[in-house]
Amino acid sequence: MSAQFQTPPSATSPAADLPRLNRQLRPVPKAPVRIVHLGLGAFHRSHQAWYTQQASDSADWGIAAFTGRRPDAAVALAEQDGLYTLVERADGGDSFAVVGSIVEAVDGADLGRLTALVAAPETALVTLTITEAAYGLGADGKLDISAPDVAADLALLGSGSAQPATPLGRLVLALAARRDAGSGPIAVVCCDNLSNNGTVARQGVAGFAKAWDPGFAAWIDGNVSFVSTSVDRITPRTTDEDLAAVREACGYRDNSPVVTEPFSSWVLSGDFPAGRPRWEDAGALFVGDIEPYENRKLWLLNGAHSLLAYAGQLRGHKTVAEALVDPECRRAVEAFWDEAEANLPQAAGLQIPEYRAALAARFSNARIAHNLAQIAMDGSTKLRMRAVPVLKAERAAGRTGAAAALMIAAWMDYSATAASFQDPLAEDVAAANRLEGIERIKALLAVIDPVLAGDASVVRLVEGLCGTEAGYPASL
Ligand code: CS2
Repeated sequence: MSAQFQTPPSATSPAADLPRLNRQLRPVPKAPVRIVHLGLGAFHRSHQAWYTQQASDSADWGIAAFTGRRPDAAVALAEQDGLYTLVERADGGDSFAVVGSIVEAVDGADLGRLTALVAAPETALVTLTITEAAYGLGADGKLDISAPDVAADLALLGSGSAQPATPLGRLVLALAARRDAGSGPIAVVCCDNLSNNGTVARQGVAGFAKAWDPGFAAWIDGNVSFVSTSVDRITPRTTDEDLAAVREACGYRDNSPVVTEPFSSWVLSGDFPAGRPRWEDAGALFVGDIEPYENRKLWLLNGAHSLLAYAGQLRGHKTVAEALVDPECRRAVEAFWDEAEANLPQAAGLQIPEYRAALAARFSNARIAHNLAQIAMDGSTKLRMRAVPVLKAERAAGRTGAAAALMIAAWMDYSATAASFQDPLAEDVAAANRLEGIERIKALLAVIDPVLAGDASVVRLVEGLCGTEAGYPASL
């Protein structure tokens, strides 16, 4: 894949005189918009936008990307005609490529543009990276219509005032415009780290649509295909040093580069009624049964990430690579991988030993400064996908699930001590942390999984794995 990267021109002039990344550096002709993306962030740009550029029919597939939590991302990108530098950061050095598949970068609040584009017959896909927490599902897997942000959007939709603020509220509004325009079927492609993410997106969208207009919910059933995908490419937040590295190596100023690892993977399952780019040209895999791939990635990669995010920070580490060289953390990760592996199908060509070895190498790439604090965010939602299924499967098999339980215990300790704890359920977590002893453990467990909270032996197991005043951990 790195063969497609260009050798950058060497910098010859002082930084102040450098040109901005501009349309003269466009690597491919500007394509018409056929993909609408929600959640314009670094990951979308290192992953789906990159796959789209590598497709042999990329000239037909432009992306209009709408921001989520960071409207300024659209401003910086729009100033560069949507172009940005993708820095592939390998152990041995960097390579640079200009990506041009995002042809429009738009503030997510611009609902006029969003509805116009989703309603256009040329648009075939809506892709999503809106974060795990944004799907707003309750423990029953259905949209929690009592959650304040969801309830507020439903009230707005019902009142005909078309200004929903949640990503799914906005998507539902835009799909209604497509129905009204008679533009036909479309695919929604979920690219967030959730198991069965197409179904999760369907539940979220259907929940909104039903509560708003039952007739429209039926239209969605018949016309919107929800594609599940497993996405993978480690992409830390861009830093000022990254901007300087691009300036130095490429000889132009780019205010929006993205730094990522050489590895990338995308597994997809579902129907594309209005077509799609030939993402397989860039290595994407289309499969019938996505579950084994999803679980392999969510448990082995993301699970280890969350374990390191909490246990690693409690032991004073800042990045994934730093934490992994701590033998205690490494041991905990290997123990969790053993538990996860025991619950993955052995015969699905998943190549687990190779996958584990490759993961250890990817995590050890010390040139990728992947901050544990960034991974630690939104833990209540993430642990439901990363720790809970493994813990439950281990217990169902008659084993303790101690390594998965340790991830949960470390999250609990972290929630009580972190200087900044960001989570959609932060208030519930804070209330639980005001309790003491076993009551505190039970209440914290209930935030992520009520069934586990009701199991006295799991509660005792987790309690025993929490840190002590003497330091962290009690036992790793
Ligand atoms: C990480 C992921 O922040 C997190 O929760 O585990 O963003 C991870 O880096 C990606 O899924 C890698 O593909």
